[in-house]
Amino acid sequence: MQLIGMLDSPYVRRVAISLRLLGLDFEHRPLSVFRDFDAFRGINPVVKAPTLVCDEGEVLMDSTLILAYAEARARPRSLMPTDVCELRRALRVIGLALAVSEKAVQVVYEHRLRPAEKAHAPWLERVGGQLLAGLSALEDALEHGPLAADGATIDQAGITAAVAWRFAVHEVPDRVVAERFPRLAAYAAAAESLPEFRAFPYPE
Ligand SMILES: N[C@@H](CCC(=O)N[C@@H](CS)C(=O)NCC(=O)O)C(=O)O
Repeated sequence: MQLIGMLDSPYVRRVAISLRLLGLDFEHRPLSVFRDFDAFRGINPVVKAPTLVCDEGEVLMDSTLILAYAEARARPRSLMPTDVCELRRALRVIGLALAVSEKAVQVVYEHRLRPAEKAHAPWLERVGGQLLAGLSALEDALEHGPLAADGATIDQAGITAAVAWRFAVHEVPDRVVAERFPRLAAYAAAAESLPEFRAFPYPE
């Protein structure tokens, strides 16, 4: 399998770390959806990161769908809880973390892709508020129950929350400050120290 996309994408990073934790072999090809657009398009004409090229040649995209495939390949290993209550909690945390990633990406795109004079302040304000709401809800979730942060028990909720935090705090530092989200910041720091996270670091 080949995982296409750069580790500055929270979606690519959650897939890379998950594949490693699931014990699946893959080659990582860090192509940029911007700088390497033509090469990326040659692999996936839709140019979405992450893209997974399966051994059978099928090309998958969207991190959650790629992870559904990875889970099926890795059985009986899994990063998703089987207990229904734990699954519900994990899905809530994953949903929040994906929304945080999406809102942070939208802030980045607004600043980097749109000419400064065309940046739309009301949109940035809306997206920034949604980003903070997602982080607050993640902080609340951690207050009500810890997430596992060791290599043997960390699950998809923990991976996605830690990766989303790293991305948001790095890319939107004026709004995302660790002091406002102490549990999330501490959890992410613990997760980032795991070998599987260090093998696929967020590029500084
Ligand atoms: N829901 C998708 C989001 C993926 C996504 O938006 N990736 C960005 C990179 S962070 C991308 O492909 N951007 C290029 C584009 O959308 O044209 C997932 O979970 O994989």
